Amino acid sequence: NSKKQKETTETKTQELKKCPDPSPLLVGPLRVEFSTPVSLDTVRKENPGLQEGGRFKPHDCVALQKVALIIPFRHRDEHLKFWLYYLHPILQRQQLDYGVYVINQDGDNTFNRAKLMNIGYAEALKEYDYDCFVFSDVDIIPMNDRNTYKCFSQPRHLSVSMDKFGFKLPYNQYFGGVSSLSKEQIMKINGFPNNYWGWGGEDDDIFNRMNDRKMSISRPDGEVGKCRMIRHERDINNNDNPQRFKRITNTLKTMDTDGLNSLEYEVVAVEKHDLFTNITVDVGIPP
Ligand code: UDH
Repeated sequence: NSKKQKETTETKTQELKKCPDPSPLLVGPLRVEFSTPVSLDTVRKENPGLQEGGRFKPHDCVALQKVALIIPFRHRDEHLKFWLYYLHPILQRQQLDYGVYVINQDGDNTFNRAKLMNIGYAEALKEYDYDCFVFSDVDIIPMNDRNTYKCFSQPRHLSVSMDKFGFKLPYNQYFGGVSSLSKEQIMKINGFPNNYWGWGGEDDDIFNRMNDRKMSISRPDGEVGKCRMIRHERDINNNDNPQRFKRITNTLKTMDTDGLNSLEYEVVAVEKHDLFTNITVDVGIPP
């Protein structure tokens, strides 16, 4: 009997068709605002289809991509609630097979965004065969669900028209905020730099890496790419990195030895919450 049951489930999975592209569930422009705080309970109630660890896949079609969402993080719980509140429904309408990974830097030493992104890539791959990685600041929310959080034939910059920059790109090479890269694209650039401590420069270093490997940047148009950033003051222990200007002139010399192939860290804790997987990591201290 159980054999028969297994056979039926297997035929079912075989019969599932690929999800249509674009997803028919998309609605376009969205209202996004941050005046009223949201509770995790509300987010749970509004997203009953989620699996433990903030995982989801469409049940009536096979998702076009398996996407890991990586959020570099420390002490931004209020922002994370808004992110989960807005993004979970969007990602489900986009019919992605996805998981949310909050990469939480342990301790109070200098913040290292790009290293946390490398760690998120490595840790997510240990868990599932993801083919696409979306790296998102915790405080950026898309205003249009047609801005699909998936990968493209070239690395994708998703947060192209942010309210804080007057809904424009601050400069042509800008690659900060939210971006997506496939596993292959990440491997081609040896991942991200591990040695940008404090604020700034790491996104330009990533741009240099992609440029050197003859990749271009794919972007949605300015309307679809609109997004809001939650206003905040600069965090403690994330001051401007004065070395950043020098470092970005040296990317081509450093990228082959600084990146995924030199990544060292320690996992302090992995917690599977309902709405996300929290991975607390020790990234070390600046040399
Ligand atoms: N991040 C944290 N915790 C920190 C520092 C950074 O979670 O302590 C993460 C978070 O995902 C954040 C991202 O790293 O969205 C980028 O850091 P940021 O928000 O400080 O950088 P951004 O350039 O803002 O977006 C700069 C601060 C502007 C202060 C202006 C005061 N008027």
